[in-house]
Amino acid sequence: MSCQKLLLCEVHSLSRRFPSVQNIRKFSSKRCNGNRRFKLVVIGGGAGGCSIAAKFAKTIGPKSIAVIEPSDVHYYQPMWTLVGGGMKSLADSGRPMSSVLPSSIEWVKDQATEIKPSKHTVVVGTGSSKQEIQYDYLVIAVGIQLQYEKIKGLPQAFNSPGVCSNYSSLYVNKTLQALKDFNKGNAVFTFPNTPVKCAGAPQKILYIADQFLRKNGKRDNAKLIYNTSLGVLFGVKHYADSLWNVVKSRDISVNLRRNLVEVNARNKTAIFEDLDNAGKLETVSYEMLHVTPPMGAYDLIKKNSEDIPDAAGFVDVNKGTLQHVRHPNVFAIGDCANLPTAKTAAAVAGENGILFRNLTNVMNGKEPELIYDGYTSCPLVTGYDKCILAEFDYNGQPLETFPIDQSKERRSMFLMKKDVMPEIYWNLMLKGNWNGPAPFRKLFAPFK
Ligand code: FAD
Ligand code: UQ1
Repeated sequence: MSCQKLLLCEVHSLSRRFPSVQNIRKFSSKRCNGNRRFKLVVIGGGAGGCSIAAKFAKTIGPKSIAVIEPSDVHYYQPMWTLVGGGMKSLADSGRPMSSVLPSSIEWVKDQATEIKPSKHTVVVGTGSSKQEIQYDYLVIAVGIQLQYEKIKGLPQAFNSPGVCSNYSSLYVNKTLQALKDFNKGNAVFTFPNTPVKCAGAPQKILYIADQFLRKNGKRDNAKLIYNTSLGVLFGVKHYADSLWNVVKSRDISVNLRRNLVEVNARNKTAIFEDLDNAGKLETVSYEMLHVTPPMGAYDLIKKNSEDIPDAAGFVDVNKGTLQHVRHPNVFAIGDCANLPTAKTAAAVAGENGILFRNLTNVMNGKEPELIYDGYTSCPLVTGYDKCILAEFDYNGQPLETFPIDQSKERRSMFLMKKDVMPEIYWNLMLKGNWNGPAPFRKLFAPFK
């Protein structure tokens, strides 16, 4: 069955398990006659968009809010690492969008195609179905775009066995299959030369693969290679030191400053550029290839929204208040914002309480008051029962929740990642009731 067909089956089975919330008013741009105006418009119904819409639904009322979001399914993407390793299914990670958007808001089930901040307007759809939605206040939460096509030979190579990627619902199921099919040779894992979401995920699957192959008696026939564009294994030394120990003890080869530029599925080779020697290419043969794609700002922000992006194309916000630096009625949250922290759902949790309070202030004619410290977290899963829980701030300083050494591999942190975090996400965060673990950090502080 093709990847697309598999995905359609998943959507149908999800709709049976999680019936839609009936009183969401949903309109496609075709059915919406004339322009519409809302007090708050949110672009994107992912982690950031849902949690912000849920918070404001409780204060300004759901009928004042429109969420623009084209997808039928909302995925809890942090679970895809576990899906790739066979610990959860893709269906476990998704719910119908209608079941996670707050009830009674207006769901504009279409793509935003332009933002006109001088006119307080978002354009949705294209051609004859184009519509304009007006806002008093705007929150941009569109995430970051995957760019597999920037690598020569992709995405076509995903049609061949052994080539997989946990970063997309289309390809994540291929990861477990590649592990099951593996007999002998190189298993190669990549990290691109661009900003990414969850910078730990490219190496989590490396460690899971190592454990999978050991369990199945195939590790002796495998060479595990992690080729990363970065000059470090992980950006925060406190955790990088532990990860180097994991790499050494598991006999994994790490090559820094290597960027995947081409996949040749016919002869099963991957070509990397050496970022420290311009023009130097290296060809690596693979039996299994896990690709973390290049990523970048969406064209909506980068090209089609005058005065919204910074030079790199991400939404240009104040890194403390999350307010746009030139348009005070515009805020951004999550992966699309130019915040200099690691892009994660945990960061979104740290941001959403700040954004909510600051935008509420602005709605009431006051100045933003809360300042985001860059809190982010990356549960670095290192196997089927182990995890290093990295938590840090804008300065790369550890900002740990629990009164234990979190740089150690622990089963408790693995269980938190696998079983507790999804519950927090679906039942608290998307409902506007999770602003990250800061209260627990304060509670545990005396025991540190
Ligand atoms: P998203 O959740 O991606 O939502 C963006 C939404 O905007 C989408 O629904 C999209 O359809 C919509 N959209 C896009 N363009 C438009 C448009 N033009 N108009 C309207 N809507 C649009 N984070 C962690 O905290 N911990 C982890 O362990 C972790 N592991 C991860 C593992 C993997 C494999 C991946 C892929 C991600 C992982 N993350 C993890 C990162 C986390 O999923 C993201 O950082 C988080 O989802 C960002 O939230 P967001 O709202 O900014 O973007
Ligand atoms: C978190 O708050 C969060 O957002 C829901 C995640 O995203 C899935 C995380 O992965 C983590 C680790 C946190 C932080 C939460 C705790 C309890 C440390």
